[in-house]
Amino acid sequence: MTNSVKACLFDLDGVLVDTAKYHYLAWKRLAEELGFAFTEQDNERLKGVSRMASLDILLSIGGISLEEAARLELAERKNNWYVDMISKMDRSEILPGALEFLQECRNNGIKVALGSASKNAMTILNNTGLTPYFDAIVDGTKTAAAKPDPEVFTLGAAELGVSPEECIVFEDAEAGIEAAARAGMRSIGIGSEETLGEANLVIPSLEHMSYRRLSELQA
Ligand code: B16
Ligand code: MG
Repeated sequence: MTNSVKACLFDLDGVLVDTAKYHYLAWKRLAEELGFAFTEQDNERLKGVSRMASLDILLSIGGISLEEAARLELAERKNNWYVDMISKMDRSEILPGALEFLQECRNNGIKVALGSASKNAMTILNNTGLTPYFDAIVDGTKTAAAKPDPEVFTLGAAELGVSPEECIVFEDAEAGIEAAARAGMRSIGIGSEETLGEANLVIPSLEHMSYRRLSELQA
């Protein structure tokens, strides 16, 4: 990596917090109400995917096809259950290493932005106390196109006033790694090499990242 890193852009679910477990419980409840089973393996397909696209995947698993109005009603029903769960989140749900690395970025003058597909990102950031760590927050309420479209990260860089080559994206979803590449940014995958092999580097969690390691990447 040759360009100096001026900003880190973080995905939320799967990188800073594990909200996938709450999404899973809410989608499972919806599937059960509709009369079919929804497994944890099925839930893997929804990670990083927008709410309506997630619903479409779920309905296809159940072999159900519905008009737009009915789909919107189901998405809202699922979201209400999900919001009930995330409203009880606190600092203890921040993933290992995340807080320490965010603090290190701030201490060393690296700008920090959020780049999440979630329309509930502010609730999660406020409840976990993460909001003050960010110089810019781009979430699902600000974007028109979902990952792998690069919009969420392009907007983040613009809000921070940095160029794409100066950014590093931290992502747990394949679609997010693709979005970073399409934005002209380098990326670090959080998870397994198997699914995130296209990233510039893959680490199991932010416990394996530090300002020192970031500096080594730019050398
Ligand atoms: P909401 P991320 C994504 O968050 C989740 O991974 C994905 O499962 C969810 O469907 C999406 O946000 C939209 O969330 O229903 O709250 O708007 O990984 O982009 O931070
Ligand atoms: Mg994610």
